[in-house]
Amino acid sequence: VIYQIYPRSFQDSNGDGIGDLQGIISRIPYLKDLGIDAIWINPIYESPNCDGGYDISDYCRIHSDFGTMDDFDELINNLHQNNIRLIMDLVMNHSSDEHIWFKESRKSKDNAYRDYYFWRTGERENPPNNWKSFFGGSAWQLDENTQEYYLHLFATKQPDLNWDNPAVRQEMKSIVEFWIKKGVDGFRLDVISAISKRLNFPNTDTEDFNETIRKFYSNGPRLNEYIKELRQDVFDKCQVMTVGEGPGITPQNALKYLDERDGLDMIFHFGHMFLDQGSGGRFDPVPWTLKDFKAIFKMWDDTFAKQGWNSVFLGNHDFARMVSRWGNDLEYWNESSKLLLTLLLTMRGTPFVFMGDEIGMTNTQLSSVSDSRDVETINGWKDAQAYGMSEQEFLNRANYAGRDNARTPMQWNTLHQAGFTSGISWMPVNRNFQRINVKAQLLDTDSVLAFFKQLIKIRKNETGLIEGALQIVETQTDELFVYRKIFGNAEYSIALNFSNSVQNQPISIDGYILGNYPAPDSIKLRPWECLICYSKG
Ligand code: ISL
Ligand code: CA
Repeated sequence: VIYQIYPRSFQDSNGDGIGDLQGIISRIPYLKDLGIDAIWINPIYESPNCDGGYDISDYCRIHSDFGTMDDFDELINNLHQNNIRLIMDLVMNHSSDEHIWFKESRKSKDNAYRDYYFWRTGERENPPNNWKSFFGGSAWQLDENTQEYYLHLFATKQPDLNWDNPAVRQEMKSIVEFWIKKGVDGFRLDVISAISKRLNFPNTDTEDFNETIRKFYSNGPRLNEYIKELRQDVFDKCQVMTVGEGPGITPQNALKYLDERDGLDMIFHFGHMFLDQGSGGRFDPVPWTLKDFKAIFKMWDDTFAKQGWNSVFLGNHDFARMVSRWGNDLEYWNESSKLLLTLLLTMRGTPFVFMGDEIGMTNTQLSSVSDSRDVETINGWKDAQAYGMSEQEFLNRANYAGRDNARTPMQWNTLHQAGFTSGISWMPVNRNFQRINVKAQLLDTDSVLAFFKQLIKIRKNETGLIEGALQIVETQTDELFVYRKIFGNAEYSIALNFSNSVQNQPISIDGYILGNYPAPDSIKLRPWECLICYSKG
């Protein structure tokens, strides 16, 4: 079980309002008590921080907001002493425009670093093609100095690196080696699916942004080759784990990138995460159905039946809070938080739990776009204005789907700033911290947190929950997610009621293991009830 920490919002140790490495160190006892095996931390490298540290200006230094390299060494040692592994987040698709490579690159057309990035001439006033950036506007930025455009799939401060240049690949391999020597146990590879570009830069032929990602930005001609090269030349030197982040990866192409011997260990795929996005992407929300959601889980479980290994997640720093998005964070906040954790921890694959989801943290509410700390939301608003959208309408969308939702500080207790900082947090604490916090849940045996810890224990004892194939049980209504898992001679039935209404009990409650109501009922499944039952096959 991997626990994701967004360091800026986890725990501040020195009162500057920013979470840091010493803060994480001070919370190792909490991590240990959770029973998780590893943590993945979002980028902590030197960065002007235009995109939460995903714009790196020096890959081998720690951002002073987070501490020093000594703090990092202390963190990794302490984690290892406690049997917790550390996964770093590596952003290899692009750097910051403040990285020395880019500063050089933009100086002149014949600079030695020119070819580290993609420079193209536009057609008169127009950029080289019609690609849009993930964060709004064109994916090309004209640079005054040489009158050429550079490619940035994300913010203008995140120029894309040219992996077709062997020198760039060499730089990246040295960086990976640097961190392997530091003792890290694995890497989460940011947008790895986009590192190989289609060098003729064809125009996209669709209005659907996620389709554009799949067909034009991701799955480029040499992606597979670059993954293999990284694996052979560096990852294999120390048996580190890799999980590639991959918008645009589909069940049809995923197996090309995953391989026990020469590929990645896992990838993050986004099928379910894009279900409620319309053709305009994140700020164009559409309703989702459990029917589609289940089909996506089934499709991915089948994909990795013989080869590869699945990763399972329901939220991270890029999406709305799990319970606000898939559950009911009002009347059934407790039940639906537990239900979603049950789903996460009973799937075949490796679950990634986003910090705060173990206590059911919810979405926050921005009251004005100026409260946002996220470049995606701030730029999204610029685009929306161009379409004539009102601020209130945009806010409704951002409050539903924006990334700020996931990035509010961890809610530790009922004290000043929820115990996150003794100063003023870089981002406002969610107003509900008096009700939802770690301290209260540690004292409550019926809490979401207590349930999460139980789930982890159960999963560790029941290999079948980890390894058993997903067999969906058809139900009368599309409001239930019911499945069986059979492994060796163990058999499990899991029933999840994704609705506010009472349903007929779809499974036998003999062999009851865990549920989120005081006791299971053989006739009915109550609102947002979840059950795990065991039956010897
Ligand atoms: O959030 C998404 C869907 O709207 C994803 O497509 C996401 O933007 C994409 O997967 C890339 O995310 C990663 O790289 C970004 C960074 O801003 C994100 O935080 C990171 O997870 C650029 O480095
Ligand atoms: Ca701090």
